[in-house]
Amino acid sequence: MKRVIIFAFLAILNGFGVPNAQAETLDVSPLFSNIGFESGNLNGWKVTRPNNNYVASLSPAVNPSIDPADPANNPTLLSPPNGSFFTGLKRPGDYGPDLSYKLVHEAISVSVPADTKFQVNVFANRGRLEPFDTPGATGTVLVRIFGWTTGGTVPSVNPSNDNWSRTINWNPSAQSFDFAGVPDGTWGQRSFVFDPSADGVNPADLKSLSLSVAAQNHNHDQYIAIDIPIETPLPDSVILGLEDREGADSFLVLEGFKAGRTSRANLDPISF
Ligand SMILES: [Ca+2]
Ligand SMILES: [Ca+2]
Repeated sequence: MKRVIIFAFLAILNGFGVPNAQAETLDVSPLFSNIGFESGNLNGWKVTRPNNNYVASLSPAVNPSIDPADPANNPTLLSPPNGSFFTGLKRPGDYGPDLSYKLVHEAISVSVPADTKFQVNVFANRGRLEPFDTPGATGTVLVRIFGWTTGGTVPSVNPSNDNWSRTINWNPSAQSFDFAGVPDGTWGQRSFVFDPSADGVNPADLKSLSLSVAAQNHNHDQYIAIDIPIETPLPDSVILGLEDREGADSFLVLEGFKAGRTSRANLDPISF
């Protein structure tokens, strides 16, 4: 009689060799509203000003008309790498500061297990504006996830100076987007992981969480653009592997996952 074994190898997809025994890496993109600007605006985000190089607003808020420089002067405008909307900032002309923008998401309440790490994927695109084909652009993108262990009112940020209403308790350094291998005028995607435990903070103690992305031009006639993809939570159950062997008995093994979970660490087995 044929023996059929069905396994859900979700742990492998998430990079875990041993389920339940290692830290869970939680993609935060489903947690933050409008993280990929798909509402067609900056709802849920604040444009903050750490210093005067940073703009107070993006105009337009999403989908700016950006024509990256190229030798053929192709007039094709940037399009979003994910969904229908992205953000960006041009710095035309050789006067004034090298304009940057910083998006800080409104803090959210969280409750996560100990050993949780937080991850976010970010698209970035930098280049020169027409007709400045050379030299290569020097824009930078900084990504940061951070949080608070104290309860009470969810903290809020002051857009005029980038200061928060309460002292940040988990305050890791921002991570830089690596543009290596990403030619000017094209979108690259990088994954950023932040580990509270490595910074001496127990993730189980976190009460609030926020996310920021700073996009910086560093010379004239440049642009910088970013987007964030939304990772789709898994359905209630998944079958990702199928093994079909000849054997004495027939049996089926199916592991189920609660909706919204993106790793095996919190699975609820389904028996039947
Ligand atoms: Ca988007
Ligand atoms: Ca062009």
